[in-house]
Amino acid sequence: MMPLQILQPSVRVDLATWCMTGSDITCSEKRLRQLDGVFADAEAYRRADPERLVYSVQAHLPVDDGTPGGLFFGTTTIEPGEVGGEYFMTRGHFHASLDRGEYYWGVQGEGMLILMTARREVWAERMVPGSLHYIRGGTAHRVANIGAGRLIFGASWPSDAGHNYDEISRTGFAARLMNVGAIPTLIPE
Ligand code: M6P
Ligand code: ZN
Repeated sequence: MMPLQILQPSVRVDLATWCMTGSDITCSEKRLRQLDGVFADAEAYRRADPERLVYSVQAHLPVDDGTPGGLFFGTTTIEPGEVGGEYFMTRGHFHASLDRGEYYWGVQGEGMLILMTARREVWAERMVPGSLHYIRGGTAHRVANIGAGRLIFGASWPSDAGHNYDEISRTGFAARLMNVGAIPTLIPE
């Protein structure tokens, strides 16, 4: 009988950084100039270096975006920093297919996962190495780096979830995470 094929892994994850190498991996960066309107203090945003890196995302996309039944896997690294007392953070989004959920988990550094329902109820969960966060469908999600070093977190979401950034860019989150005397504080808008 012919032996069946045994393949080497097509993707590897560095378990210290969750950095991926291999096939079907995309990388993107967000610098301050690409985050206009995200931070509350427009004056502080204008004064900051537009080329400053805020976060980068690596994603393993083994199927086309929009494919029903598949999964995507990502690693996000948020640099330490603030704009006008507001921590560096991801843009945040609802899923375009609103009911799709997602897992986030903390890998390195200290963060805060900010969540908001469609009824604009907001809360936050502390993200630390090893923390696991199940984001229910219908819930917008954004992560802020509240530490002095880099924050790295992992994510996995359905390949037909999509990203709806419009809602957040029009109406924002109903609360902002601010550094108030070195204490991360969720302040209603
Ligand atoms: C995670 C996933 C990605 C998302 C990224 C950055 O890795 O949720 O889908 O793109 O975080 O978040 P955002 O796109 O909201 O800036
Ligand atoms: Zn998502």
